[in-house]
Amino acid sequence: KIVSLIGVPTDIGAGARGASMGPEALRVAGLIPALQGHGLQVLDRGNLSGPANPWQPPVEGYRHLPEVVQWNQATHEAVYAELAAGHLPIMLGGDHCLGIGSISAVARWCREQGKKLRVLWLDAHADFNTNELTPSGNVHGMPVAVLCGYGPKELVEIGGTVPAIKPGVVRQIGIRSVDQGEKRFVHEVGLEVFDMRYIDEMGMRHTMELALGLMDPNTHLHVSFDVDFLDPEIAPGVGTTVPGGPTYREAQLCMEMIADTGLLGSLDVVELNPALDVRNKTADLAVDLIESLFGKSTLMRKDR
Ligand code: DIR
Ligand code: MN
Ligand code: MN
Ligand code: MN
Repeated sequence: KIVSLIGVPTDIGAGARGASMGPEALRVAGLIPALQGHGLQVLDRGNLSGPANPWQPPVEGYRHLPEVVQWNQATHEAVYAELAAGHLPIMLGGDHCLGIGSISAVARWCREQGKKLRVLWLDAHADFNTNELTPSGNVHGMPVAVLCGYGPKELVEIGGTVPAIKPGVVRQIGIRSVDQGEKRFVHEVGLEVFDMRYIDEMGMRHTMELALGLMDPNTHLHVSFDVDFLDPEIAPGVGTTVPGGPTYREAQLCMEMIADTGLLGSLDVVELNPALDVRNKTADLAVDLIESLFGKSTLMRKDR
């Protein structure tokens, strides 16, 4: 299998500066040799380029919308090109607004190939705000809503087909911070959310069995991994920490169970913020978890 790394060095959609340094921090943490160590061929496509962060207040409920659109158009094209070449794209973020370009490309490719799509959204946040619901105007709090067709025309139409995905393909895991209006909207559209209370009560194993259920060999599995999914005790290097996230072991199990499906087709690693990290430990942890996502396990399992 050939994996393609696509750096998306932007913090255009975030509320704190610094996620733009995420791609390099992941490379410095050894992502490439880690993937190669699992027998993968790695193509580092370098970083996409796009507009600088103007650091302006929101306009009609969106911060930096024209810049967000430009970054996501570039992301969409880059991801689509890798999928068309038969590669497994890994987006190195960058803030989570890039999920719009990334997942719209994955959805477009799946439609053209007649493949089913499942999106796992690992995050502390639901990212289901609109310009009317958002308390911040930051577009990194909106990508799931945009992908489901709720958002500005320029973003909603990036993949050509509107909506890019149906809410039913998404499974959210680790959620523990949802804004007031966002909460109502999540229920209204019936988004499937395994929040931290669910994980507390049922355990990560049962949660992942459900989140990964009902897939078949024709399913393309996309994982959108917001590093703030993890408990801030182990992952301080993110802009919006929320206490009470998955522990190291819970996160490992989550990644290992995804690997066991053998269906992973694309990945976003987002919101890593080196300006807030401690000696790159959050990047090191992300690389460690990505290794598990690509099949690293302590002992041999099944026929692997
Ligand atoms: C918050 C924070 N819900 C917002 N969202 C974050 O600004 O919309 N998403 N941090 O990752
Ligand atoms: Mn988040
Ligand atoms: Mn997010
Ligand atoms: Mn390692």
